[in-house]
Amino acid sequence: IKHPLHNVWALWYFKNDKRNDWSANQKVIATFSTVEDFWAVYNYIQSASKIAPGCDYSLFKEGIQPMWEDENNRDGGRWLINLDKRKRATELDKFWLETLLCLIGEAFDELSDEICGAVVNIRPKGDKLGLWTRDASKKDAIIRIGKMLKIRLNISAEVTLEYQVHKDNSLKTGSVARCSYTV
Ligand code: M7G
Repeated sequence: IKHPLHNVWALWYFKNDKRNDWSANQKVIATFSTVEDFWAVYNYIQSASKIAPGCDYSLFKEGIQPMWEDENNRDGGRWLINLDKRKRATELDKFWLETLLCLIGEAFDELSDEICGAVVNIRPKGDKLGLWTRDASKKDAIIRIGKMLKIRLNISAEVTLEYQVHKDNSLKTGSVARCSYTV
């Protein structure tokens, strides 16, 4: 018998195809609900560092789309990790795998319900990793999640992580998104 996960998860791939709408480029490539099936998917797909620039992977709880518009994300935000270009070769895949393991392993304990999913953006100007949470007003929970993430990813205390509210991002007009919390 396989080892069941607490949640069912969907892995999404965003292919940067300019002919389509942004949301039409988001496709589910696998869903899984056991440890064994997670590894089967993970071992089968390209690592994040090898997918084309402009593309994304996202892992979200089943039923939540990796978009600001989803009702589970509408009032939420993300802990954002910006990765210097040089880190794609050394850190990106480790960070992304550890983030996946935090999600499927319910690493945020009783705050798990606040977690929607995570996204890795592969970008020429620098890759990004985001942990998406449900309710941007839950300051204490978000700060604790951010601290746990920092520990799990082994990010040094000198590095500051920023939490961005999706509504600020989706309304942004060229200017930098406002950041609401830091750890
Ligand atoms: P990005 O891919 O998050 O980061 O956003 P990037 O700027 O480093 O490439 C790029 C663009 O994709 C945004 O300006 C939006 O036009 C679109 N986009 C990104 N997200 C996460 C969403 C979303 O959740 N919903 C919609 N409608 N568009 C999005």
